[in-house]
Amino acid sequence: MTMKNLFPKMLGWAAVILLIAVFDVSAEVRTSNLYWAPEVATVGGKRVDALLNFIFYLTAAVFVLTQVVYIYYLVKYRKRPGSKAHYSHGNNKLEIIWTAIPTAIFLGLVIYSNRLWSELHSTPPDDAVKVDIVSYQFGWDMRYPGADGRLGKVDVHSYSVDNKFGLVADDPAGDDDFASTELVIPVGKPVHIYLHSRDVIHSFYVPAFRLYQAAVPGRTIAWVWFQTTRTGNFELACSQICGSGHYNMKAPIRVVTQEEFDKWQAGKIEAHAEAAKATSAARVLRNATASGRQPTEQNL
Ligand SMILES: [Cu+2]
Repeated sequence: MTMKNLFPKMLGWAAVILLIAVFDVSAEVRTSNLYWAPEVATVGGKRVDALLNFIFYLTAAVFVLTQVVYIYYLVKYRKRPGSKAHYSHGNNKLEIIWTAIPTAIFLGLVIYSNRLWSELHSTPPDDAVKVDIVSYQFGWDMRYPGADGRLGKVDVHSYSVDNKFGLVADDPAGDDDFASTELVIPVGKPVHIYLHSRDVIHSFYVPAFRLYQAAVPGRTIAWVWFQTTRTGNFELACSQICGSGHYNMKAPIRVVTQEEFDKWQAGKIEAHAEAAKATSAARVLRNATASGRQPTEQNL
């Protein structure tokens, strides 16, 4: 073998080794389900997985079956001395059958997945934990309602350096809202998120929750809610290329027991009250100067 022939071959092997190395390194982050989707952690995610698995195993079975039949006949009717080729015009009955079966399966999948989609996006339960999530270049801000259980109104025009949630000046419901840089959730409880963006399009993406939703500047995305099935630490990652710091746009998610959540929430509410006392304005999350504009955005 000449050097000229050897070079592309070596290049090919180098690429394969590099790929294996890259996947090996990235796989270290996860400890379970390395070659499948991350272990699911929401009620809705389980239903999405069931559909995904059904499609996967169905197509895998069809693939194997057709390949086996194909190879069998390839060998059986191979060219041999004395064998004569036979011309076939096809079979209309067979054509109809193998067109009708996949059509029925596809229609069934469309109807079922459409129904699943609308169920996952149904009205969230009243007792859901409400969280306002504001994405920005390059991070996430969370806002929880205070003791009143109500999130203060926001307006896209109110965003400023001092008012990172865009709270409007004349809604007292926002006075006790507290901020967090991590998303803390009580396990098993429905969580209703209100998704915002301060600058460009970002995307709320939690693989273990099977959740993906774009955050669009100027809009309140209010139809995302989910219910976790187990405690644990997860990562909220932006999945919309949004600029130079996109790779590092993430926030921790902690799914904890109800007691732990209550404790965390009480601590946050207390710290917020202390801060409010210090500013003597009870308006910690927004600047106290009213803009004079009518708020244009909806109630949360
Ligand atoms: Cu982003």
